[in-house]
Amino acid sequence: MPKTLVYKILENHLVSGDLVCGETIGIRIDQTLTQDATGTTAFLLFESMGLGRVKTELSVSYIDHNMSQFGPENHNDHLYLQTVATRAGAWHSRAGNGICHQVHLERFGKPASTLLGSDSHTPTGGGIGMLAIGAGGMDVAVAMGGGAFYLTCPKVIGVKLTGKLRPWVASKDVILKLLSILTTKGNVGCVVEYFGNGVASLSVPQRATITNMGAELGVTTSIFPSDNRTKTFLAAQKRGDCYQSLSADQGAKYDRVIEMDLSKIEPMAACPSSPDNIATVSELAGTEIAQIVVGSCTNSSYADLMMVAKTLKGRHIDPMIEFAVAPGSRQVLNMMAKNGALADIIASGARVLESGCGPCIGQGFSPADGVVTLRTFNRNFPSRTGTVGDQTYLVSPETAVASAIMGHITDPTTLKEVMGIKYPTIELPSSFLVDDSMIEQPLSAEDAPKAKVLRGPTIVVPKAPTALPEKLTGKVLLKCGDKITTDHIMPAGVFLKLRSNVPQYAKVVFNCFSEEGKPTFAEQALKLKAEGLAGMIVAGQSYGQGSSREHAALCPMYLGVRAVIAKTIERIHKANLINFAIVPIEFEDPADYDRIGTDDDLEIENLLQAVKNAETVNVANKTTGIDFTGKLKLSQRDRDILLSAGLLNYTREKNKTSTK
Ligand code: MIC
Ligand code: SF4
Repeated sequence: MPKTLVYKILENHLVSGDLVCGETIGIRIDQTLTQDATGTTAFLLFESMGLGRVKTELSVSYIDHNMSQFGPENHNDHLYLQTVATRAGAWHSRAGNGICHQVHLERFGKPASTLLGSDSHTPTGGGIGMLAIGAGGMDVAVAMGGGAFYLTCPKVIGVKLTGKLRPWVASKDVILKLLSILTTKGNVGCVVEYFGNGVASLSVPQRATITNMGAELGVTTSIFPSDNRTKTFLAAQKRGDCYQSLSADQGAKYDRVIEMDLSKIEPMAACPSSPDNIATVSELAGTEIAQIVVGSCTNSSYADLMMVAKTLKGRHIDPMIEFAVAPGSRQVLNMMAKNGALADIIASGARVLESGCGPCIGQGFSPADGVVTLRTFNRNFPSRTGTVGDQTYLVSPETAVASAIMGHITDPTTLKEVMGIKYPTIELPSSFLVDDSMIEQPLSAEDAPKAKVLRGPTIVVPKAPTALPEKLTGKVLLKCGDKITTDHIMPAGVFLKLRSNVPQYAKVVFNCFSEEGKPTFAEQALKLKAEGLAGMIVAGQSYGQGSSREHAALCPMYLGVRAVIAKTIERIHKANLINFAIVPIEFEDPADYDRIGTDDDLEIENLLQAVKNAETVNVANKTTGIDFTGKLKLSQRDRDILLSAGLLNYTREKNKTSTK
């Protein structure tokens, strides 16, 4: 039977289960990546699990998120990660070397391999034909230790690309268009696979923009074939030996096919405050703006920034706009410094930020109150910029630079007509500047024991969850609506530096819902915990959208949350809840959501037994007297993890039995 590209890679990596859509399967992981905001926990858990040395083909620890260094926390994390990672046998990319996804694509990605990363934008690697999946840090720690990664054998959505993008239209517009079709909800358990003769017109970095922002669809990953464009890119990175051609078989069947003619796509934007709130840029043209940033793992490649530099050459940014550029990697920055493009950017009045996540995760460059900010990023969740009530539009670098020159939102396809500016076609260089001197090599097994791991006082080992009770008695701490993101649950911005210190970070769980003069979520939860009662969260559709941050489960667990009852729960977050022994429950009848309120007392009589072997649980609402049924959509492994009180205990127990 003709196979899709996804199923070919899955088949080659299958270690448990059958390749039947909807079944749980385990796959071998060839490569892992961690970044600093999730990596400290991942490595602390890796150490706690007693997993020894890294057993993958390649594992890389990156520093890219927490680099503002107000206070000692960030640098403590950097030193811990550098010493712990290299000692464990992983590579370590130092602060300033670039954003994990961009650097991984440039220096490590390998077609037909599997990559598991503790960051939801790990699917960026799909641009080079990898099966690259985002997961919680604990799942990545297990994979670093040689364990399989478990996932639902996916449905494959085929996106057939034809034609070629017009000048000033970018691959960002392709993914924004797809988000307008598929939205951010309802795609759990799917993978997006691109095919068709339009694929060849896109370079690897253009493809990577699409697979990167595919994360916003809520799919497991997105992938492009590996072809001549991939070969050329790898050769230019002096890694031609990693190339392998890979495509779907002729006549491969997709669960759904979406056709997109690239030549018909027009510049698009995601309006405040969701990546699927899509409009065309022409509809928004003329909107006043105060700030623009080009950067993030979605759009800060060499080609993106060269296009910006060439368009800005000899021109000036509108004086009412703050314009910043954050290069995706040191390679990009260095090449532009050498070829003079950086000077053109500086001369235009732009601010040059360092290579890292920066404003994308609220590390500086927050916009003023009430103004519009245009960003080439992938997420515009409320307050993610660090400004409450922010108005963030997500656009392509082409739209960003056109708007910077014109002083308001501008459809870049009109630039030629209005300003006589021609589209600067950018060819990828035949050879990128390769300098891996900021990537530390793993220590050998012989040298590792002699090396010291540096643990600053702000790095606190997270506590493992306690066992689930036979009967769960508790209270609804919070009832929230649809599309609650992990940014709502666990804010980043100024709190990001607390990632290595759960007791401190837990204080701001759900702080976006705090009301002045009232106890915070954390205070209420800890009070309930002290009374011996469990905290519960009730939510609508698509709970836990967005990032892979396991703190969105770890911190609520620390506060005593034991169950999340929602209409639907997103893939990575559901796995994180299970890993931290919080039971994910879905309403059998979504209308029951309306019959439950904050502060209601809930009881699940036989929780433990149900987790062992039942498909549903009866939830008794002691406040209203109305019982309802909750679904337990769990694999056998999920059940075992919950019964072991989380993945840390589960892995320790497994290690004990395997070494007996
Ligand atoms: C994000 O883009 O939201 C992040 C910050 O990169 C997260 C990871 C994190 O919260 O540390 C992600 O995408 O998983
Ligand atoms: Fe960093 Fe933003 Fe990419 Fe997340 S989405 S990895 S914060 S650049």
